[in-house]
Amino acid sequence: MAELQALLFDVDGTLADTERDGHRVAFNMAFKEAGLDWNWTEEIYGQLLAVTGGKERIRYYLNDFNTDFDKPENFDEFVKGLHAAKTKFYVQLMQEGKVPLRPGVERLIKEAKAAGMRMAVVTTTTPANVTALLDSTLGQGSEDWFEVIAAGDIVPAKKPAPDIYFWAMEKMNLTAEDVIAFEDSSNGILSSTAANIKTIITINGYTAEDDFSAADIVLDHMGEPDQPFTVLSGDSKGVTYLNLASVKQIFAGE
Ligand code: XBP
Ligand code: MG
Repeated sequence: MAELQALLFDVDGTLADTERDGHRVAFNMAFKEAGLDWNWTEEIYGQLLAVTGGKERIRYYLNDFNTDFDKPENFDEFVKGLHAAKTKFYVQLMQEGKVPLRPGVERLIKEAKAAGMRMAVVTTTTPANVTALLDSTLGQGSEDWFEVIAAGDIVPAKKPAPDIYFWAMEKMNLTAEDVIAFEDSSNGILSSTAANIKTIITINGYTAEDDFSAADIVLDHMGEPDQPFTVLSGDSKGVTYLNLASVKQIFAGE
């Protein structure tokens, strides 16, 4: 096994709990602004998360949940417009600092950066959303810490397809033998493991019941020295929070 060369981070649910308090809220704000009476409750949103990508999720909602809605003739434009408004609201929410990073995320990223470990973001969300979250949490310009931001419509087939991981690795001139992924969801791990990438899972409220049998380790969060994680499956070798050394151990399967 080659030495670990790069950390590939999913964003939504992994770096921060953006789904419930960010994306969902922004969707509802966009619906309201457009004069629509749709309301994505926390519960409905949990079901809608089966489909990744905001535009894809709106279509899924209208096809499977709100089938009475009369789709306008220019439906593609309608969805694009709604989604652009949602992105505007999401960016605003991030700028207001509405969603913090999850435990251990900032510490691990800063340690990796200081050690010269290569890093990338691999997500289905819109690039502007990634910038807004990183700016508001790690600081202005922190997206430059990541060699590649693989996001949004860069590849047509979003997670669970592996395409976005392949795209990121190609840009970095790395293979699945060189990298490890951080994910939080079923669609995320389907994507990373279809690309043959070792994967560390940190669950959240929406994904606790997902199937993570393909993960190298499943944790409730990345942990902090004073806030140990709980190991849900796999072996942390006595470690209670993720640091670069423990990530390398998990990668090596030691
Ligand atoms: C994240 C998503 C995204 C966001 C919405 O999945 O499903 O679609 O919910 O983002 P993952 P956009 O964490 O697996 O990348 O509205 O910008 O598409
Ligand atoms: Mg995710």
